[in-house]
Amino acid sequence: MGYAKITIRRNDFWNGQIGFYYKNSSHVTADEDKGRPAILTLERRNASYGTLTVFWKAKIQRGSDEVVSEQLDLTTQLERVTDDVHCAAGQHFCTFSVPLFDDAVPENETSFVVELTQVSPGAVVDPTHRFATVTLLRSDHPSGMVQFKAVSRCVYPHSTLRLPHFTT
Ligand SMILES: [Ca+2]
Ligand SMILES: [Ca+2]
Repeated sequence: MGYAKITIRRNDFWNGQIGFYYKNSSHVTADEDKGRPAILTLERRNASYGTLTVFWKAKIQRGSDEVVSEQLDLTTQLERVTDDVHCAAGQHFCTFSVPLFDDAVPENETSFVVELTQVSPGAVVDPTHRFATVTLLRSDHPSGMVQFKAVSRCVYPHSTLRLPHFTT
């Protein structure tokens, strides 16, 4: 009498389905002036038996008038425009950030998308949660800055002194 050992190979995306966590990554904001990066969360569903690597890429939204008019170059705005994220075995939520360069350029609010481009073997990207939109809040006073002229900040301790005439 003998026996046979039969191995059933891993199958059916044994490492799960990955996509942006709908509640907080469908639309997030980043604030250059406050040093706040875009924080994005991935949700892994169905299975999570092994470590998972997810590759992402930031890209311009198609059809965005503002982006076209301002010729936004993401490589000058983001510290990384592509990278990967590692999700440990058993981890159902994975978070990563997209840091911004802190420049001194006045900029209006604009946006870009982050796409999940690829995952390691055994998993699949959920096509309905493949993209997240990130809004870059306005920075560095794009409408200009109003301030007092230096002469108007003078303090006069005696009420008998006359204020100088201001010129524009
Ligand atoms: Ca910027
Ligand atoms: Ca700026």
